[in-house]
Amino acid sequence: MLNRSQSEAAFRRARGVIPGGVNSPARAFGAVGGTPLTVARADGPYLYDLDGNPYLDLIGSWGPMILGHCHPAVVEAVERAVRNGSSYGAPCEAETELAELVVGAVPSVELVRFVSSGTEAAMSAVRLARGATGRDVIVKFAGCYHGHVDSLLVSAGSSALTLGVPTSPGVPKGCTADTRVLRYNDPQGLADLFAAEGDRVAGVMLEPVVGNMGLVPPTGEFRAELRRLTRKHGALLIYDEVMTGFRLAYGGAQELLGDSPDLTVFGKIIGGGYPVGAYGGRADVMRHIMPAGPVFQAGTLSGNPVAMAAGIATLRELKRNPPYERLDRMGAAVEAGLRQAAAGAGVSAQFNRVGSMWTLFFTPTPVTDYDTARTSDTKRFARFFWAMMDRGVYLPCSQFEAAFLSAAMTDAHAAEVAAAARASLQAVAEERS
Ligand code: KE4
Repeated sequence: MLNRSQSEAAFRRARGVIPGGVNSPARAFGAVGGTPLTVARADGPYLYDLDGNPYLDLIGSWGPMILGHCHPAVVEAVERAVRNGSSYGAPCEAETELAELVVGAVPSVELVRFVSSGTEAAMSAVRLARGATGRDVIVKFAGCYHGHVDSLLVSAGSSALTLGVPTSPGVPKGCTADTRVLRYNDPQGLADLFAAEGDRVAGVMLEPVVGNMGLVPPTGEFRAELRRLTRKHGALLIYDEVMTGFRLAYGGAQELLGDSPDLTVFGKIIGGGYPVGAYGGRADVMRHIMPAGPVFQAGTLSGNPVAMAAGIATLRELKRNPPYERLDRMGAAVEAGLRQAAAGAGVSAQFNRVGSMWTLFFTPTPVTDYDTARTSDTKRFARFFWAMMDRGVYLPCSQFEAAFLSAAMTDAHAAEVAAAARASLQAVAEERS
């Protein structure tokens, strides 16, 4: 058992001034128990807690750190930018540079607007869809998470699901009266909804590859129906690529899948670890956004020059030296290792993966949506989580999240994950569930 006494003391201190001691419930360890680590620093593929314990980081800040921590190009770009000022509240060229990189990477994105978080981007995309179509209904899918937007915080995934609060108090019924929640990977449910009220649907928002119920890939039939029905009824297809953008391919999940949505929501990687979100898509739709059009959206720190510099350095590095094939190969090695380890330990589990995003679900049921994800034994996951932590591997602290590999990792790190999992699953199997 590692000594984590300084993290424990730090967490006690944080709880004195911050609700639950964290600034996001996803970090609260609520689903796995115990005390969250307080991180002292990070470097390459590793996090180091206050007690100096090193952990192979499979969270990567929940997705942004695809290059690993403290990548020299990003550090140098931020150091240079911050010496020219932190925030101007006026246009700077870095905003245009990052916008050109995003537009250049994702063919469906003709215009893009930057904000400061994925939540803000998703919220703005919803308002834009409603403003551009003059319609009110937004369709989402149970288990998909789009940030803490009132109108989308219903049957949400991520920490809302993890902590068992998929529909949050404080969200008035009026905020979700025009939100429809369907089952992911259910083309019939989608067809039924459009038959009933297709002419009222402003947009359909989804994670094109889900990370927030744990990793759930889409079926081809589901994606085809999404595109067919939205086009037929004049609704906007909105891909939330906050997690998958620049993660699954340089052009995101839509490049990997060969899809073309009307709007795309971005976050995480495009900020290189700094607060950046974005939404973009068809020019005829984006031109409804103020000041080009009447749909309001604004933000003090939108397009912040330091955050833009980190995003530019990150995307330039991903473009110059695409890590995707190597990340997929390491993902395949982790997958083979964990499947073998689960079978060897006699632990009933499902392993879902796309590229460098994956989840080991503790259930005998194939996981294809929110309901099947929730058949997982979260107590057994919690024991696996801590067994891996004690072996220096930091998994996402929830069964309903995706793990991430980074380009700072090597085949040796993938082998380290598999070895830690073999020992951890053996230990878990020996405990009563
Ligand atoms: P942020 O507001 O946290 O930047 O982005 C919200 C968001 C939107 N869309 C998707 C697909 C997302 O995954 C997220 C945020 N993801 C969670 C982890 N699954 C962030 C972790 C946290 O909330 O602390």
